[in-house]
Amino acid sequence: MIPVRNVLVIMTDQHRPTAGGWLGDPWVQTPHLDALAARGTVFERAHTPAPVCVPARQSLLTGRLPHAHGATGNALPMHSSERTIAHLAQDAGFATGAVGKMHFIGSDQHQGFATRWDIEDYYALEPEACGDAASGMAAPGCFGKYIPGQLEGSAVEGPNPMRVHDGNYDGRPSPFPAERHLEAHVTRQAVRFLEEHRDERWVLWCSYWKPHAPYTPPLEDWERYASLSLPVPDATGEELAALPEHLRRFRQATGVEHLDADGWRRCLAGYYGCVSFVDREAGTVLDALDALGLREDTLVIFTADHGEMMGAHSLLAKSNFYDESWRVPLIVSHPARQATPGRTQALACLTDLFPTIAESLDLPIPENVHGHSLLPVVTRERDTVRDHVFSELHVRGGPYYGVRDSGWKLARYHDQTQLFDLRADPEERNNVASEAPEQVSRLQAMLEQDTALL
Ligand SMILES: [Ca+2]
Repeated sequence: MIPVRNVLVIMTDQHRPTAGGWLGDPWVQTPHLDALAARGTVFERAHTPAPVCVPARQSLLTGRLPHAHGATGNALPMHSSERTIAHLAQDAGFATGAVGKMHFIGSDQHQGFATRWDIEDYYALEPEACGDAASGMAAPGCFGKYIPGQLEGSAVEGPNPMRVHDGNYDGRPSPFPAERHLEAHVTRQAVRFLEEHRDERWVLWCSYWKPHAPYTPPLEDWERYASLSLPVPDATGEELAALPEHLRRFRQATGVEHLDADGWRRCLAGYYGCVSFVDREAGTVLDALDALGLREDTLVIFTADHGEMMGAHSLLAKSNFYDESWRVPLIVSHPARQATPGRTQALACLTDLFPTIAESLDLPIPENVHGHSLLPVVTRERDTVRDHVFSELHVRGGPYYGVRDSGWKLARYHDQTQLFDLRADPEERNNVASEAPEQVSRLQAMLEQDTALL
């Protein structure tokens, strides 16, 4: 096998699995990621092991499911015994860097990354920009420090950063130029890391905040979409009444019911603007890789921690197992091993990235890793490496679980079991749990198999 020399993971936050030119969205412009997709393997069925930030990110870094590594919610740290891909790489002599939104909880803010540049470093550089929720970066004490309870729809005094009309979901242009946004700083730090470590072997995680709310892109990105007749969500009252209680409360917490057609279009324009902005930033990092002559020796992975509903089922954000929340974009570009660029329907999970990276670097994969290396799919040696994917959500009233295989999806909430026939009903509008109990039992067995993993 031919190991790659370096690994670059570019990550976005809350990236709808269709929000890219290469993902089939007819509106959003993403030329740089389209180009990366054209030279890599596009996983069209990649999923997050938890449709919320911290558990997903820690699973990506450890290759392990949230209930096993311990970070099951956004306020919970991993168990101190957990080891990340950065620990593995650092022990093997690699330079390791993490720049951007890590969302590490607890006392270990490095998690094996020798170089770390995170949001508080941005706060120090741009106190004015980060203090304004419209700046493109949430204010300290807002998204920068997670506020327990708000996602639950509980009563919160004063402005609620989760709500449409209190700021974050109301699409509008940022008053600050692109170069003062967190994303531009992350790009500069990533390029600096590449330049400083060009003669070493390295693993770099470059992690952008956007397109996560607030949906306030730089003006030039806002203007691409602000005057378009973007399609407005069309969920019926019947569908809303059929949502699990968790999602009805979540919907209320985000204030979606206040969005009229113009509000939705602003929301979409802001979101798409954020996607185009982060696409441009990712392009700058990839250009630096090319300029340093490192592209052919580098495994490049692009993904996100979870999706964004952006109106599907009349919901915003994530925290559910519908496709728009659970699935993520995933591109794996592996110049040394890849037979030909292409697309795959192979099921994948963010837990698969640890073993994929480890195998690519010729490092040993620890036995307690739950994910499966995706390299056999990238090299076209196999069509798939797993028969199902699993996801968990630990919120009040939960935990809730999702499991899917190539044709069916089961989602379990405290008051409802959802079963979707993904071939006949790809939009997941018809819950057929009562009509196909044999499928419920079959998927439930898969779910129990994964909840038992330690
Ligand atoms: Ca996130």
